[in-house]
Amino acid sequence: MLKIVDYTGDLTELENKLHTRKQEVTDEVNKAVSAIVDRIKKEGDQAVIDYCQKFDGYTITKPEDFLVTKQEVDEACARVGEDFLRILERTKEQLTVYHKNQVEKTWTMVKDDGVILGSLVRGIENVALYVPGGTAAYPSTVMMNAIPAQLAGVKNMFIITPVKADGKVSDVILAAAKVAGITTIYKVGGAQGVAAAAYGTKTIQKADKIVGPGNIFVATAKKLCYGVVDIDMVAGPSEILIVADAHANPKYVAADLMSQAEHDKLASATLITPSRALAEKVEEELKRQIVTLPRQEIIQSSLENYGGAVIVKDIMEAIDVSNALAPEHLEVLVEQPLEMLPYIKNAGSIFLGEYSPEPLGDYMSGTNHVLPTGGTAKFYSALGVYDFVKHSAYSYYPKAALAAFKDDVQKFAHLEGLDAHANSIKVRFEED
Ligand code: HSO
Ligand code: ZN
Repeated sequence: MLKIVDYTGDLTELENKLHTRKQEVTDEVNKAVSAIVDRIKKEGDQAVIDYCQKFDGYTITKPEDFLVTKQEVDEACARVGEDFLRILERTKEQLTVYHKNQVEKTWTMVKDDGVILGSLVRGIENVALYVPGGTAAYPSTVMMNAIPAQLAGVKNMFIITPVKADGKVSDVILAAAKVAGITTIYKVGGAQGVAAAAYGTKTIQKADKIVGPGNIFVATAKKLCYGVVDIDMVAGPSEILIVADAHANPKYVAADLMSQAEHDKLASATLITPSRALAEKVEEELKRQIVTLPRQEIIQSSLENYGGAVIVKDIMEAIDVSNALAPEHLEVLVEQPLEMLPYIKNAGSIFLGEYSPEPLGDYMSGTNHVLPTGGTAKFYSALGVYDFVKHSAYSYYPKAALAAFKDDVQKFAHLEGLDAHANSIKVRFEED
C-alpha cells in the first residue's frame, strides 16, 4: 500500500515517484467560469437565481430565499446539542489565544526634525467566507477563518454557501457560524456565489476579500475575480509529510499518514526516514489499521497514488528533502523534535513530537489549519490575522523638514522626466 523508495539525491526523480505534481486547471473550466462571472457582473441577482437553479436545483423566488434566517440558526444549534457547542467555544478560545499574538499595532515614529511617520493597521471591512456544500463543509474551517478575521478588526464577515433543492445549510456549519459570530449567510455558492460577492448584486453584499476552500469552479472564480477583490491562497489537496527516526512509533506514523489521506483521493501522505525497518513496520500498521476506518477506499487510493516512504541516509537529509517539498503539514517524530526547528525552512504547519499529531492542529491546538499546499509553503504562510488587515503608511512633514529635501526631490523628479512632480515641491517655496 505504501511505496518504499530510496532517495538517490535526485529530487526531480523523487517527485516523479511520489507524484507530487497535481493537475492544472483546464481551459474548459476557465472558459465556463469566466462566462459565469461575466453574466453575474452584468445581470446581478437574476443570473445568480438562474445558476442556483441550474447547478444546485435551488429555486429562489423572493429575496428572503437568499438568506439563512435566525430561526434556522437557532434550530440548528438546538439540534447539534450542547456538547458540540461547547467544543466550538473551546476551539474559539484556543484559536483566539494563539492568533492574538499576530495582532499588529498601528505604529508611529517622531523624528528630530518634527517629521512624523507611521503605519496605520486596519481590518479589511467586508469579508466573504466561502463554505463548500456537502460533506466537504467543515465547521472547523469556519472557525479557522472567522477568528483571525475578528481579531484583525474585520467588521463584516458573511458566508456564501451552496444549497441543494431543499435550501438547507448543514446544522454544524450554522452552529459554527453562530459561535464565530457570523450572522449573515447567503445560500449561494459555486462560481456564481464567488462572482456575486466579488461584484455585489442588489441582494448580495460586495466583499473586499473572499476566503475559504472550494472545488475547482470556486477556486477558478476566485482567481478570475482577484484584483476586483482580494482572495486567500487557493488550496489544493491535503498533504502530510512525516520525518521520523528509528525511535518513532509506527502505529502513530501510520495513523497520522491516514488522517490526511482520508481527506481526498488526491491527498498525499509521505514518510521520510533513515530507518527502512520503520518504513516496513509502518506498512504493516497501515494494513492493520485501515480496515477499521470507514473511508478506507479514499485512504487506500491516496496512499497508493501519492506520496510514499522515502529512505534517506540520515535525519538531516530527511529535513533537506522536506524543505524541498515544502509540505502543508510536517510532523517531526524524532527523539529531540524541538532541536530540528532551526533547520526547517518550508512547511505550512509543523507538529513536533509524538503527542502533537496533525489532527490536533486541524481542530484545537490553536494554530490555523488553512495552510499552503503543493509546495507553496516556500512563499505562503498559514492563514492568520495578517491576511485580514491592510497597512496605510502615513507621513507628516513640517515646512522646514520639507525644505531640507526640496532640492534633491526636484532633481530626482526631473531625472525621471516628471516635471509636475518637481513643480509640486517648487511652488511651496516660491514667494507669492
Ligand atoms: N487538514 C485539513 C483541514 C481539516 N481537517 C478540516 C479536518 N477538518 C487541511 O489540510
Ligand atoms: Zn484534516
